[in-house]
Amino acid sequence: MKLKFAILLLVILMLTACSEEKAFLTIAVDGEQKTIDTEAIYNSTEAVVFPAVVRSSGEKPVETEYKGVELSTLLAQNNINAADYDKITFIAADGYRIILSTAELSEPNNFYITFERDGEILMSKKQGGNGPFQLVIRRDPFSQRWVKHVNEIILE
Ligand SMILES: Nc1nc2c(c(=O)[nH]1)N[C@H]1C(S)=C(S)[C@@H](COP(=O)(O)O)O[C@H]1N2
Ligand SMILES: [Mo]
Repeated sequence: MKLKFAILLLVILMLTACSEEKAFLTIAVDGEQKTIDTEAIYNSTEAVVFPAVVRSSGEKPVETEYKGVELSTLLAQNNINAADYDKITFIAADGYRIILSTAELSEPNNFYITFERDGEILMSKKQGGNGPFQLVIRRDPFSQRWVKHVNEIILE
């Protein structure tokens, strides 16, 4: 009986471990979807820290520091030339999406795929966070176009 209980417990533990979502991010170009190595993003030497004011609905603005990789850098690392496409769509785990014109991307130091806020790795939606990745647009002061839980990028 004890053994049966122990096995049951073990099975439950294994299932819980498996259901833990792994951070993922894909970029699709020309109808082909690539999965980005998220460890490479976390460990990127190109990642930068910058200040940002977070305006979350119903709360006072909060001054924070985000860490992320500039979008143009991420695209270049994946051999993608944004200028070859018209628009770029960012899709989040909750269905939220925004579309930018690729012409906007040439603006430097504005678009970042972030993964850390105030030195803490961004948690997923399930864990109560804005991550694992969040598109932060530095010169979008009201942050409507910031995309929490972004996991799919499409250029077309
Ligand atoms: N994935 C996702 N990102 C999102 C949203 C959302 O609903 N889902 N809302 C947007 C809006 S309207 C704002 S103002 C900011 C801040 O949203 P919050 O108030 O829910 O934190 O996130 C933006 N990014
Ligand atoms: Mo909003």
